[in-house]
Parts: sequence; structure tokens; C-alpha cells
Amino acid sequence: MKMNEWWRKSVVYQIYPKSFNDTTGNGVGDIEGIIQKLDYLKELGVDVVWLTPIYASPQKDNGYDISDYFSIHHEYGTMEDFDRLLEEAHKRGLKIIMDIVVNHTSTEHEWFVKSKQSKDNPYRDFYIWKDPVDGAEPTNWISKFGGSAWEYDEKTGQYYLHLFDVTQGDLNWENETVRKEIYDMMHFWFKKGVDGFRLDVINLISKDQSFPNDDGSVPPGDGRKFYTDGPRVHEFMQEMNKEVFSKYDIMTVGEMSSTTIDNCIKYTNPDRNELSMTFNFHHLKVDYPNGEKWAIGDVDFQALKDILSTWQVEMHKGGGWNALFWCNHDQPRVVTRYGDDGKYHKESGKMLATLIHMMQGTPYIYQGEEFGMTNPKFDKIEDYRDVETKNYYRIMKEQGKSEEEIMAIIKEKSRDNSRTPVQWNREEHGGFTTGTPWIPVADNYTEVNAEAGLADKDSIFYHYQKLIQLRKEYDIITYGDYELIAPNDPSVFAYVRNGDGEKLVVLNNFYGEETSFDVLKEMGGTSATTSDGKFSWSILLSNYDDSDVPDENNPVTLRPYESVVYYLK
Ligand code: TEU
Repeated sequence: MKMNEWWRKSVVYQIYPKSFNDTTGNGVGDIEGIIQKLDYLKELGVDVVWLTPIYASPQKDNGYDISDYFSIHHEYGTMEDFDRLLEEAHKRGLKIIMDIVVNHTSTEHEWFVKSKQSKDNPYRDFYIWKDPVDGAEPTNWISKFGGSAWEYDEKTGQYYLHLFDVTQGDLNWENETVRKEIYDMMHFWFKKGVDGFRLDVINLISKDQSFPNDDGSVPPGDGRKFYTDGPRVHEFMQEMNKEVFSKYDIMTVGEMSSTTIDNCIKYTNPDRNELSMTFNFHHLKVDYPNGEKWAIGDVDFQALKDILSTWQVEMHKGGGWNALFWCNHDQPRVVTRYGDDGKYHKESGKMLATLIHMMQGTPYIYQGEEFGMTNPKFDKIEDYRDVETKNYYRIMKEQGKSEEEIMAIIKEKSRDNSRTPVQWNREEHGGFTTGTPWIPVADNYTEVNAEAGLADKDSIFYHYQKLIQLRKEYDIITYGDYELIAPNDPSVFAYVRNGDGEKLVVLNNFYGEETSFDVLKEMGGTSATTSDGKFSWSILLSNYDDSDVPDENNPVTLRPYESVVYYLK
């Protein structure tokens, strides 16, 4: 087993360039802004920076609609700026990975423009065009952003498939020329020296070629089973690996929509030569009532424990590798969502960090998470920018929901929750821009900001810094196996990492009430001892400065959101 690749011990920091740091005053972040913050990222201690798409794009989906894979979006800078970023990052020992979107392109991409011209254009087959069936859409599939996944083109009398926005046409991966063009494009970026890719919705590229209707009922006929982890996806991944990835020392992380553990083992077991690791989202749906995103529900804590633990255990068993994360540019801020962004902001922010960073896999930190950025809680639809949010605002109106109800849902669920500008300091607009930001800054920037995090020794920032250091110092965090303890405890998420003659015990009180936890009993009484004597327990990290160390007579008391990591040897 190839287990010593650099990316297994790395921590990745995700940058959403549009909202990161604006140096021109146009209200949009830029590449120069990233360069100016590289030292900040070094201070935090991360190894890899992931940039969401910075290619030329009409920005209907903030860059996930690429019109030219070979140039930089003008608001972000130039190719020279990008080359400088790469150089400056490498100088500091930081790696850069690019977000690559190859399930679809913008309909402004020249391939699509030509494809649309006529049925016999050589580019027609680059996309998925179908005749109407009974004068209507070829299938009942639903776009992930709402409405039909098919758009009719008057001129040629056919529909094209778009699993996302109508301006994002799905590429036809059955076409070998498409695949070849994509592999060539990937080489272009690796030859420049980029250190890897995050592959957007890569498990959706292979569609069932019979294009059946979906007669499922939850949600009604959305079609995903006919293209999720589709018939040829592993074949395509192996081909991509052989043609491109295998030729470089890089990492790849596949974003997997509605995937399964079995498939993720296949994508990431090194013997299969596909990808380094995968993101899955099951642990971020535990607050979706009946699987519905656009509705408000409580966090199902038991489900959260079960899901994360099952992925830990099964991926380990199958030789796969997880990407670990709470936040990204599509998800609400975790401290608001699963923690407490008021009274216990600090404690819960640190607890959530510990909970995920002490698991097996490669952790990802999303910009601002490291100092506890929260949802902005905008009340008016005018403050939101996201295409999905705007679509669902309209759809929920059509369903007859009241403005009040709709805005309550959007406030919790919108992807814009994570897309507001990074709050650097107490200056106007949080120091993000001297102009007018493309989306407003959250009101709490005067308290929650990077500068305040750096100034306070006890901040969430330094907790993340410590977690990153621990991963460097303790191999058990990377390699140890995982065991959930007290699986049914209603408020504590506790697990053990087992290494060679050593253990980590990680206790997390997930709630704001104090609770008692008999850790030795939960570990089976004797499993905390070795045959030749007891393990000695020491505290590696805690979010309180006087946490209990357990002994036979005293269980541990965990205060609100208390989180402790013990090292046993
Ligand atoms: O997201 C894929 C995806 O399926 C989601 O996380 C998506 O945001 C969600 O289904 C909406 O409810 C990726 C990107 O991360 C996202 O920003 C893009 O919009 C999308 O692909 C299309 O490229």
C-alpha cells in the first residue's frame, strides 16, 4: 500500500477568490490579494491552498461556468499574476491546487457556441443533445438548481442537458475527443507547476446512455440515479489517471455528489489508480428534514455520529481516503449550523475543529473558518447573489410560501452564507475592499475577524494552528484506526484512534450543557490499559484550560462544548 504520499499528512485551505481579498477596490477579490495573504496562511500552518475556479467565466455560477480553461478571469488578474502566485506560494513551501470543472462548461465556451450552431457541427457531440419526447423534455430529470435539467433550443429543435444552471451545459464524456481535449488542458496546468486538482462533481460525468425517466418518488424523479457514479465513471477516472495524473507528483480530490462508500473506496484505493481522496456530503445533510435542503430542521446528532463514523471505519478498511471538512463555498458556516455562534462561539468553534481534525483523512479549512466566521443572517433577498438561492426564492414563491417563511429558510440554507467577504479587521467592509463589496460583509466583522484572532492567544485561530501542528507531530492522527465509543450518548461525540502502543482519545461535548462522561467505562474498562500496565494519559489539546483527566473513581465532566484530546502511551 502506498501510504506515505505527502497529501495524507497535509492540511488544505480553501480560497474563494471572489470573497478573499480585494487589492484594486473594485469590490471583487483578486490574485494579488491572495499573494498578500500567503504569509498569513503560513502562520496558520496549512500545506496546500485550493483555489475555486479562477478561469475566464461569465460568472453565472461564480466561475463554475468556465468559458476558457486557458485564461484567468479578468477581475482576478492575469496569467502573469497567477504565475507569480504559484512562484510565491512555492517559495514558502505552500502548494496550490486548482478547481477544475469538467462535467460542464459555460454555454459561452466556444465548444458550446459551435455545438449550438447546427446538428452537423463537429462540436455538436461535445454536449448532450436529445430530441423532444412527445413534444417535451427527453426525461423528467431535475436540475440541481431547480427546474428541468433540459433546455430547448429553437433553432435546432433539440434539448441539451444541464445538471446545474441553464448556462452550464453538460459535456458528453462518451466522446473521446472531449476526453482528449480535457486531458490536454489538464497537462497545461500541471506543466505550469500546479500541485493538484479539486475535480468538481466528477462523479456525475458518466450518464446512463439510455436516458430513462426517473420514476422514483423522493424527490420525485430527479434523475440522479442515472448519472451519479454512473456506468463508465471509474473507467474514465482510470483513463484520466493514466493519461494525466500518473505523470506528476500531485494530489487530486474528487467532489462526489450523493455518492456511496463503495464507490469512494474505488475512487481512492491507491491500487486502482483513480484519485487521491473524495469529498462526500452525507454528514452535511443531517439537518435536512426528509432529505429536503430548502426546509429548516434540527441537527440529527445520532445520524451525524453514525455517518462520520461509518465513513471513517469503512474507508479505512477498504484502503480509501477521506477529505475531512465542515465548510466550503456551498455550505452554511458550521459554527452557526452545528455550533453556537453567540455565547459559546469560541468553545463550539474549537470543538467542531477538533472533532473533524482528529479523524483520519486530509482536513480542509474554508476561508474564515479558522477564526469562526458565521452566517451573515441577511434578511432581504436583495442581499443574496447566488443563482441557486435566487431560483429557489422563485420556486418557493410559486409553491405559495410566504415571504417570511422563504427568507427564514434562505437565511439558514443559502450558499451565500459562506460567500460573504473574509473579515480581515475592524475597518469598513472588514478590510476586504476599499470599494463596495460584490456581496455585503456580515455585520459582526468588528468582533469576528482575522486580526482579532491573531491578537488573542486563546482564539479559534490558534486552536486550528495547534491542530495542524499536532497532525505534523503525531503520525497516529494520519494512520491510526478509528473507533467510535459511547455510540448512543445523546450529547458526546467520543472516539479513539488506535496506533501502535499508543492511542488518542477525543471527547467532544456537542451541546451547551455540562455533562458527565465515564470515558474509562466507555472504553471497555480494560481497553484503556495494556497487559503490562496502564497507559498514562496526558492532555494534548483542550478548549478549556483545566480539563479533567479521568481515573477509575472519577468520570470526566465536560462543560458546554468542551472538547479534549488525550494522548495515551
Ligand atoms: O457543487 C456541486 C453540488 O452538487 C453542490 O454542493 C451544490 O452546491 C448543491 O447541490 C446545491 O444545492 C459544485 C460546486 O461546488 C458548486 O459551487 C457549483 O455550483 C456546482 O458544482 C456546479 O459546478
